[in-house]
Amino acid sequence: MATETTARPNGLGQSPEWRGKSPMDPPRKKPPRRKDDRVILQFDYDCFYAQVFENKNPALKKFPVGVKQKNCLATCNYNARALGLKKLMTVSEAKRACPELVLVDGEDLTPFRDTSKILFNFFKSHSWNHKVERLGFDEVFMDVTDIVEYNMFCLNRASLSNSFFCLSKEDPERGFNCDLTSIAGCVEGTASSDLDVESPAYLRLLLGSHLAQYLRLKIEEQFGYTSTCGISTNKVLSKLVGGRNKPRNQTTLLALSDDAVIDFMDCYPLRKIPGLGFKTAHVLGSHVSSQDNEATEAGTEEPPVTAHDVRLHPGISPGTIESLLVGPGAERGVGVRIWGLLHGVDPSEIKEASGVPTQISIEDTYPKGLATMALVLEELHKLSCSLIKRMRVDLLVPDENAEVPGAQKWMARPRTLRLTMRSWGALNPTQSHNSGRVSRSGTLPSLIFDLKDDMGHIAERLVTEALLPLLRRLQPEKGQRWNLQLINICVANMVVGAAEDKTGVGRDIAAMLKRQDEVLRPFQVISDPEGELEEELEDSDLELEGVGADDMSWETIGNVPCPQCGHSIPPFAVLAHNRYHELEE
Ligand code: DGT
Ligand code: MG
Repeated sequence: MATETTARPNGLGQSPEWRGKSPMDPPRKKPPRRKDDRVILQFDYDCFYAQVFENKNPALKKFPVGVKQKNCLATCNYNARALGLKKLMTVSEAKRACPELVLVDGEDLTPFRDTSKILFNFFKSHSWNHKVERLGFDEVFMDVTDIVEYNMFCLNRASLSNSFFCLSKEDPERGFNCDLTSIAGCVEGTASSDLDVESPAYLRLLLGSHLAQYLRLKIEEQFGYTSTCGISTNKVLSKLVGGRNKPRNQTTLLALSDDAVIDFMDCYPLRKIPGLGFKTAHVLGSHVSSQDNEATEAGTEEPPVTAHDVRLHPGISPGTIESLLVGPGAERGVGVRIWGLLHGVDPSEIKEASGVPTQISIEDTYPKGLATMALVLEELHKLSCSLIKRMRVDLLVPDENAEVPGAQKWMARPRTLRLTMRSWGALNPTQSHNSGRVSRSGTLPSLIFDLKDDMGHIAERLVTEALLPLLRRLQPEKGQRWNLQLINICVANMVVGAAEDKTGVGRDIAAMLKRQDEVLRPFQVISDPEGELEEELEDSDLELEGVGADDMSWETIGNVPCPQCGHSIPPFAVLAHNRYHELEE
């Protein structure tokens, strides 16, 4: 979180707007201090989902291709974009605009997730400091400051055009040749022409641009994926500048003074500034435009509010931003952070890829629907078994201090359990739409960490003691019934603690990763190391729409009849079913 509110000395580098305002504006209006000693690369794969299909079937590459999810294009390739198609167009709109469009079904996220992991591992393998962070499936941030600084140290200034970029401190031959007489790829910004390799800020970006180019070419050669990259000194600037030249390109932001950075930021509409969030952009935008509206003629169409508009608005300062955004759950210091972003200042670190997943989730889909309690319980039990198995593979490390040989310990313990479901309104002809994912979370009971207990028994208790109460909170209205298409159970909120030594953890994880695929092959598993599912779940945390069917809540099929309701329950689920009745009372 940004805490940098220090004013720049003597107004050096201040934009003209700041200079004239000092008598009226207290120091809090001054821009935050900018740091430019890092090199951050932001990679974004081009039309990612479409490329996954194209790589599977290269014949597609010469056609306009749209990836369909529901009735929209999740994305389309650049052939399609050249014909006027856009991401998130409806399929019918797209077909009208481009009848020759080849549509592929992108509902199954597995290939995207798998490819994303493979490509992420490539970037990780080139990082020295492990600061490699994945955002969603197709973006990767890398802090390459250490690699760049090492190469600054090794640089032979007498022969820039024949430079060698080292990729390893241990192996001086591992690297690539490059011409350091100019930046690789495109350049944005207003840096003056007298920049040369004697300027450390310039040299860092110069080296960063060549490293980015090397990594982009490698990922294309080895895996067939083209990408776009932004090279700058922090996350927000790298991401924004990376979007300037797409696809299959890269852009370095040569903005080495505060004025140059502010000039770069000023044109961006608030909605486009990463880290601002939809709500914040809305609140700030409305605040600024409602005050300006008084002077605007009625009926005039307003352009989107930009960073420039907010930055120069007389009523806006870190303090006012903070008070505008105050409310339950508001982040402390948000005013300073956002004030910084508006000026292109973003001290946030690239998170280290630790090897500990942020969450583990297991899901299964039921195209024919699950409409009985017995079936839901059976599936919850199966998914719980898979989850426990997965947790043991992903989160257990050898306990070297234990007296018993081969003993294991938890390197991280998730604290939250989340149950997510998706229902389909097909049972009622008037409700044929998909009601979306709904989820409920609770505390994960510690019984799940018991390594002495049998997995089946733990799964049974997990269903009874934790999942049923969550299920209860998702239950449709009385007289209605579900037709569940999907169940996902997920553990999140990891508390790392069992193993302190990072190197040790890394080694343990490597060993675990080797065997986990084998152990888990029979299960449909979604591990979510970067939390990409989180967003999906949060976005769809809606109330489950019940399916109108006034006959009964749960059909009866099955095994042991329940003495209370008469429903047939599989033997392993009797405990859970009883608990369900208890909760009903
Ligand atoms: P690009 O980066 O402009 O060349 O195109 P993409 O397709 O890589 O778009 P990007 O980077 O925004 O997102 C990566 C993938 O994530 C994209 O291929 C499809 C998916 N995606 C992005 N935005 C949405 C969305 O709003 N809804 C859905 N369902 N999927 C999305
Ligand atoms: Mg992309």
